Amino acid sequence: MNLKTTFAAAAALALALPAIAGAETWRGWNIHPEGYPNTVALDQFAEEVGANSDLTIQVFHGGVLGSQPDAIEQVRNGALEFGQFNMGPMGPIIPTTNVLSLPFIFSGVDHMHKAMDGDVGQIFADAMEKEGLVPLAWYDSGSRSFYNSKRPIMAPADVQGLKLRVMNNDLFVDMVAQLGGNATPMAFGEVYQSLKTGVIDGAENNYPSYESTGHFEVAGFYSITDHLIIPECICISTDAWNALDEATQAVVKTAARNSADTQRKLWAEREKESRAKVEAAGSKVNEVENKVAFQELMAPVYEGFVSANPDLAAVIEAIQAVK
Ligand code: GTR
Repeated sequence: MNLKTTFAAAAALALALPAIAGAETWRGWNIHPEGYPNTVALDQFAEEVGANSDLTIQVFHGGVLGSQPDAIEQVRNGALEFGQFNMGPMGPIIPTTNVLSLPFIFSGVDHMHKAMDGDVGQIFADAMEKEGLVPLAWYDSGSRSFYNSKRPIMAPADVQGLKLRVMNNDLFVDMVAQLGGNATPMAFGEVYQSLKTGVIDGAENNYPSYESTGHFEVAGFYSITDHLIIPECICISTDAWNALDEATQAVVKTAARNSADTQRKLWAEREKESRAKVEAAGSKVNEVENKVAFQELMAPVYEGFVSANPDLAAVIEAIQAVK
């Protein structure tokens, strides 16, 4: 039995066991492996809550509890108490959050932080709470760029004909189509094998995920397009949240915020380490001189989105107004 199946077996067993009477235990989903900034921050969250309340928190790392879209549903319906989610796959379930998946919606990570930590973040939190999720803190996910096994992408024309994996959201399919590529929504855990066997030519992600998944071994051209800056959350199931007394809610909230501080600090370090690691291993990382050329091609994505969701134009404007 390898480590992954051992984890999976432990996870299956934990889910099958009834909760021990009197002692409350929360189970949480995380897609990332040991040592990843999000994983370290979630372990800190679990420890802090355990030390300051009667609640026990178990986090299942490495995606052993299933794919992200499924896990979002499980937290919404209370089968899991929480998850650490990227907002990308949230859009098909909670349309307001799709605004965060619009290409180039944030001018940079600082802009994203300012918006999400202020009133704009509350707009998304309110929409999510209505749909069974309470986001307690926002994690970083840097910016995402394209990588592939064929060629460096210097201009939109280089995307022509590439088969690219995207997260599960039609907005990303549209985004790639505007660049002339063919997008396939696919679970994160299937991307490595699909790259290796040539089912896809490439994908898009930040440096830490490009590195931690080993995708750099099978798709050696990473081109800095920075086309998506999508925050992530620690999201609690509304039922689990409402079942806590106020004092425990305060402990959990503080621990979530503290874990986000840790995650953001570790994130900034890991981005540099991951870039250095993939370059040392032979990946060719290239700057893209004219990112505006990519941005301009996204106009139809925005137009289609706003005509389908006219009430969300105000949310786009609220983000753009944050300076
Ligand atoms: C990562 C993100 C994961 C997952 C993954 C993906 O950057 O942290 O939650 O969304 O990307 O591409 O599926």
